[in-house]
Amino acid sequence: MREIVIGGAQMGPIQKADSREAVVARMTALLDQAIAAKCDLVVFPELCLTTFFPRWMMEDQAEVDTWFETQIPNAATQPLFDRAAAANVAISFGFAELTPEGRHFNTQILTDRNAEIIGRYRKVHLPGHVEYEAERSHQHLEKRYFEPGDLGFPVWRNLDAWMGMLICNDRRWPEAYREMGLQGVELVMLGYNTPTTNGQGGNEDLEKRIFHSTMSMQSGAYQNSCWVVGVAKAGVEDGHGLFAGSVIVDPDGMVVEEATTDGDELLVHACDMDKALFGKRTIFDFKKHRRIEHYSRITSQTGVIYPDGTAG
Ligand code: CDT
Repeated sequence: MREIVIGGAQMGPIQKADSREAVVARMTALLDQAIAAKCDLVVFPELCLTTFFPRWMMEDQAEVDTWFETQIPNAATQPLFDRAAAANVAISFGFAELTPEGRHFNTQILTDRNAEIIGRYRKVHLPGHVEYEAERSHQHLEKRYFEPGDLGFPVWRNLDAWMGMLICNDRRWPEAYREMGLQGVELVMLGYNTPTTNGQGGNEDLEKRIFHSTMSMQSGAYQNSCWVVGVAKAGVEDGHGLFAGSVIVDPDGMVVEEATTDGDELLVHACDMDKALFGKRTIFDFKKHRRIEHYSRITSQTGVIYPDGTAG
């Protein structure tokens, strides 16, 4: 048995006017709850130091850059790292990263028990659009403010397990989980900011939107026989709703913990990493059952011809 007690730290809304220091104080309070619950690892949401700023159209790059961190840890986040190190708890959280070369990424980091950063993932599947689109009920400008991640889907050995990260929209793409599954991943940590409504219309109520989110994580967990911890930033940010629905999913694809609020809330579950082994050695024994001679289209083609004959 390789048990990791995991804290899924869902966060409630962060308003535009909220300071990084105020947000980190909330994160530290969640971390304190996790320490009291004897957690070994705490996972926080995507872009969790600020409001979900890609909903706002900005033309001035200097203004855009105010939402980014040039260094992590920095003065505002150091108290979180200090608290985690003192308690020997590993942490993972998302933020907007501005590199010394001036590159912009939607990033998540992972630390060891000493709060040393041992893993960095940059979101690959950026949703949304580049220019203002008036026909949308709300903007989703991730493609404007970030470039796609350049690090692939690595996994790291941490707390005696193989761990990887995904960010929000990545959770809907089976290729992302499989890349890590092929490296033996046992735990996928991911955070999300997902609007309560589809800005492009469609027949989606909130129940269906949460269903799609949870189903995607359950499928990724089951099909790669790994744990998935998915944590939301939720609630109403400056009039814009984000759904909650944070979950911990086991390697059978079963939801074992689920958030009940749309505010700051800690999910706790003792996750036995050895539970990932059965599926990996049986139904999803990749070496025995995968047929890579039929998969070349996956990496050679992006779009598709729609059923009406138009090109996607
Ligand atoms: N943050 C993020 O990736 N959100 C997306 C919503 C995209 S709608 C244009 C998600 O997949 O949840």
